[in-house]
Amino acid sequence: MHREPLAALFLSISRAAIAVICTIVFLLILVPPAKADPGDTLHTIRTRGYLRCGVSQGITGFSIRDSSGHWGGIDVDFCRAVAAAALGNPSKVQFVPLSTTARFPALELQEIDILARNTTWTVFREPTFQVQFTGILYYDSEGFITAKGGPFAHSATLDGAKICVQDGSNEAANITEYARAQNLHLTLLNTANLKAARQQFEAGACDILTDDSSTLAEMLLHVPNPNDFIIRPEHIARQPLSPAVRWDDPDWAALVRAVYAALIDADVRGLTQAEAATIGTTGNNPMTIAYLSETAPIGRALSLAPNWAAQAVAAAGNYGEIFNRDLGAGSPLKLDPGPNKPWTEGGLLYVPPFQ
Ligand SMILES: N[C@@H](CCC(=O)N[C@@H](CS)C(=O)NCC(=O)O)C(=O)O
Repeated sequence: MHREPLAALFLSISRAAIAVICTIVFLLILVPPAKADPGDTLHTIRTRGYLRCGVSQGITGFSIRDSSGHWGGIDVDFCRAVAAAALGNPSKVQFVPLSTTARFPALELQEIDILARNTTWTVFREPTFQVQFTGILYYDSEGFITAKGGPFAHSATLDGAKICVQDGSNEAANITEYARAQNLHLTLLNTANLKAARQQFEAGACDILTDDSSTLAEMLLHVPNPNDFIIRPEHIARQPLSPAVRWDDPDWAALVRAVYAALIDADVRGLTQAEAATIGTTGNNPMTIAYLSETAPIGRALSLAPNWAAQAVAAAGNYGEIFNRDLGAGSPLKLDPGPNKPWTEGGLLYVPPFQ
């Protein structure tokens, strides 16, 4: 007896449900999903539980995986220090290997929170890619490598040379400027990635390979006969390598800069990784008093724990320790620090005071 009204009720309910579903689907198609709020990277990484750090696909000393898949290098250590300060845990980092051309789009598309990938800080790149560089981790230069037996090993001039250069790097622009200033006729051969650049060069497709001097030094670690090559004396351009973040989140940029300042400040003060791990937040240890009393109010302003700076140093070491482990005497590269020392030791690393 009640069947017919009941069936009509079900029919109208299901029609209403279909209409609601169609409206939702329509709205989803019409309105693209909102991007994560760009202005709150710290909140995003805390919610996600880890930091996403864009690195290279493998440059010894900067960012490279060992045989067990563990990442190491100065860029990697920097991201670990940021994760320690922001999340209280240096292992909460996902490393995202990126090619030279993919690195800035990855940052812009929020696929990474920080780019720490042997990347040169240039004035052009900040407005063009809408990034902020956060502090020079390594003062580098652009140089040339050539075959020891080739025509440009000892020649005074590079006129007529064919030069392999990495697509998407700033190196081609540097060479073009150099050639104009020196009145040289050079032919550039653009290569898609580091592997291709090295293969072309080793196969003799170009006379010279240009790259950051640190990357040329790391190449010599991997070729079967390093003595077959010679690094020429020219340093044709400054290559200050720095991490970068998107420029739409000044709080996040300030946090990353603060970590950078803490690593160098700790070097100047002589606060080591071992000491930072044990100084604690109370007691009369002079370093505790100096460090925590000076950095605590900054922690509040950056939404970080009072011991954020000690955590960063405990995770990665102070700048000098990081340099030594990844690029200097304690590393396979054994690079001389040159200007990569704090100002107190005659270097170029100079950071603002904490207070
Ligand atoms: N510092 C330069 C060069 C950076 C760069 O991407 N260099 C290449 C080598 S020439 C590289 O690191 N490749 C590693 C990779 O593709 O993973 C820049 O910022 O443009």
